[in-house]
Amino acid sequence: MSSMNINIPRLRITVYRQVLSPSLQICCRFSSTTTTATATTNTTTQPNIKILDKDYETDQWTNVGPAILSRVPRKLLLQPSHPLSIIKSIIESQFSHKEYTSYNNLSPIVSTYDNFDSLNFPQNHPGRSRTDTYYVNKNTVLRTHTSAHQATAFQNSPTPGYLIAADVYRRDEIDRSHYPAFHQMEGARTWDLNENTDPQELARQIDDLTAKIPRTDIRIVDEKPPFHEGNPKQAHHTDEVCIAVGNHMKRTLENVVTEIFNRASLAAGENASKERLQVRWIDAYFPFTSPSWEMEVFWNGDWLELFGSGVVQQEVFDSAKVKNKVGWAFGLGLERLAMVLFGIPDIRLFWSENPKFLRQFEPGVVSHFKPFSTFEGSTRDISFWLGDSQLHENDFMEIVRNKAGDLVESVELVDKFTNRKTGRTSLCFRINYNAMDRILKRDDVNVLNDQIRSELQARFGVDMR
Ligand code: FA5
Ligand code: MG
Repeated sequence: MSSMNINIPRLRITVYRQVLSPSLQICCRFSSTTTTATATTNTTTQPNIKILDKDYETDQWTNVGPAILSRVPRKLLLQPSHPLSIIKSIIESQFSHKEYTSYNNLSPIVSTYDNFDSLNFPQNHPGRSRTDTYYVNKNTVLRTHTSAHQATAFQNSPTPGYLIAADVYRRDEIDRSHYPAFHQMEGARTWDLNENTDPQELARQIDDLTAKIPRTDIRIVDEKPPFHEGNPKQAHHTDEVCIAVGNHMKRTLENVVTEIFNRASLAAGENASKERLQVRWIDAYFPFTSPSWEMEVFWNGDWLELFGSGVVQQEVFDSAKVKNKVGWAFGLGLERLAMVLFGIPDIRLFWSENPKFLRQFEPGVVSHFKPFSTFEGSTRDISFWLGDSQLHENDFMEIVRNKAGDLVESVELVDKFTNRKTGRTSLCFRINYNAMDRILKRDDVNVLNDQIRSELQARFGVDMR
């Protein structure tokens, strides 16, 4: 569970998630566990929904609700003094404009083809499931990752590289480091590889470029061979080319990470960690890269997953109709990085419109966040027997989100058991209500909690205990 080794205060890891829904785990999103992506009930009764001034037909697959749709027009990355935008700009500044084209305003509504098929996702991949992904309709989703734009960017970018920063959406659990809307940044670099290319000469050219990248003074652990049976190179790549591309990517990204963490250390001043920055490369799996790696950073005593990356799969170039290329790509989560670098303790804060939050930051500067609220939250348990309808943990999360939005800090499944005599299953969810900038009145919490209970009964026919 490398993605969970993240240094965030009070991060809760619910063991129940593994029992209930393995596809929920971030690190399993692109694993080969299979599921069947089937539609159940349409959660909207409207024939059309308007998103960013465009009408979309709804159908049996539609599962976008008001809570998530209210996030779409916010465009946090286009606000220069927002912490997410600050991190994005620092990363961008590490790449030359001559070699990398930046895309910052691509629509979040994409086809299932772009989000999955163009990236070589098998039909039965869990990421396609309606419990994990927000469907506008059967063929249209809110992008679940910036990789949805890979094929288009490979096709259209006027430069050999590109960078994409964007809001992405996943039906995920709720806690301090997970939010159903978050932001990613993605980058790639390619070289021509056609029938006239001498692979040895190409590898030499790439190695020459790699040699020009400044060496960092960070401690880097990279123990596995550049490719091996468990993390193979693609059959049509020579060893030299695969190794050269991987090295160019690793040196480029190590350098970017060093720059970002150096700036954070400067910002932290006396409080900066005295330990030398350490990063490690570990093997990973994505349907759209091979070999694949993740980079983790050791920061304040914990390993933090920064990004996924790898050598671009030929199928993606085929989708892009650019057949004679070889290259690398990476994609990182901006919130996780910003939480660590700015010391922001709760992922909901990024969406805050409170000036006490927004006024703390300025473009280009990684400053330390000063908390403005320490209000105690209050918890409510909701226990019920399941009825005949299937209830995925993310369905419960979605009801909570639609009724209570950001007044909920976390939701945890605290109990699950099946009565041996009746065969019925009981679930108990604990909801932690906590507004970030005021004390919630007990009556207000009760009203919200009652609304959640009623919706649960109406939609899933559960029996309250
Ligand atoms: C991806 O999304 C791949 N598209 C990355 C990639 C791009 C690989 C290009 C290879 C080539 P993953 O699901 O691991 O991978 O997500 C990337 C990052 O997004 C994670 O490391 C994590 O930092 C962040 N992330 C994932 N889910 C959430 C969430 N619910 N809230 C906040 N951040 C999240
Ligand atoms: Mg991951």
